[in-house]
Amino acid sequence: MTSRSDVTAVKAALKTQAIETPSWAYGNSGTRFKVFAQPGVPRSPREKLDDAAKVHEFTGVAPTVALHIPWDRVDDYAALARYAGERGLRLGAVNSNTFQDDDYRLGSICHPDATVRRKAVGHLLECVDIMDATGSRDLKLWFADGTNYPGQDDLRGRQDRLAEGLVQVYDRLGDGQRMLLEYKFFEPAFYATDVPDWGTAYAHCLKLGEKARVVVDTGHHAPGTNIEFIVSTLLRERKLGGFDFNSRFYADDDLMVGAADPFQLFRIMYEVIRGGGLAPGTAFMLDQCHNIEAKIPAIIRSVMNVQEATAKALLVDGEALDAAQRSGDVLEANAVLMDAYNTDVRPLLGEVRTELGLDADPIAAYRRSGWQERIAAERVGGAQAGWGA
Ligand code: PSV
Ligand code: MN
Repeated sequence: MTSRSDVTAVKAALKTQAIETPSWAYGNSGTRFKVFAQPGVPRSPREKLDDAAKVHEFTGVAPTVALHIPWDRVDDYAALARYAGERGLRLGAVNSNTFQDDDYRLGSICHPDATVRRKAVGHLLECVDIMDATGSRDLKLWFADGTNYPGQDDLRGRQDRLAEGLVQVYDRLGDGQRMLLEYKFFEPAFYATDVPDWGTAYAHCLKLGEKARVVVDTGHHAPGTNIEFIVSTLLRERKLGGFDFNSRFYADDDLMVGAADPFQLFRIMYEVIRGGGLAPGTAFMLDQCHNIEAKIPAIIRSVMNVQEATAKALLVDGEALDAAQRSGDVLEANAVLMDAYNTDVRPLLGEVRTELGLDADPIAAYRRSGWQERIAAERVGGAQAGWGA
């Protein structure tokens, strides 16, 4: 049974949670078979921010936007940050890109050729320069590096090169800046990926120091992986930097978070709360692509899904759970957790939004706003932004 004071605390926590949306989710995307264009898609980083401002306007909890360089390259990053500020936003994590240049065919900072490694490190250092201008806290690193065939390169040597490159970037980080290292078990490398799992990412981050942390992209695991265990362990070691949230059915599907497996998202959020991870040190980022669905409402839906999982996790009766666990009452312990999961938190979140002066139903409010019709009419001509464009 949740008391009134508990509900007040749950609401307060929900009001302060911040979910970061990715600039690339506002652009066109697809599969290797087809990228479908949608009317009204942004043609510039500024237009992506205009759309992100709508997500924040209707949800109240999406105040930052992650950039991806070079997809969001502009001449003046401080001006872009000011533009964001004028719309009630801040620029969030800077995502590096060491995977879309012909030079990176055999890898980037793990490449056997020192010239290519220098180029990759140069790009990462440029990303830190951009963070200085935007005021971003986090540099997000994901390496497509790896090999497709046994014997193709020296697995151990590649780890040495990775460590050397990371140190150079780490040493460039300023006060208050962090480096978040993302792992992914396969793709685009199929035989051996250089940062395939949280253990490898953790080992590198541990050696680097306090400012290096692991980021958990929920889509980057094999089916059946217990992601909440990874989250719990990283939080225990003070090495969880944040999340790239999305859903997967088969591979790295980048679908709306909470769509494929809302129960998994709840279990993750429960471990986050249990480990004190609702604090600002954890970046709750989305990393999604909306191939066939309307983008802005899909991002709003994703933000709401994270909120719903968080609300349910906050409602877990910790005392009852503890008592059941201590007494070895397996069924009761499971029931306590499931009670929270099975609670319909939509009315509670509606109240949270109303108390914030927002519409209780962000998707309906967005649809009524006319923004979709306006951008479809105004954003004609020019090149639409797209994943990889
Ligand atoms: C790679 O699959 C990834 O998850 C990384 O976070 C990239 O930065 C992002 O997708 C966008 O491609
Ligand atoms: Mn990611």
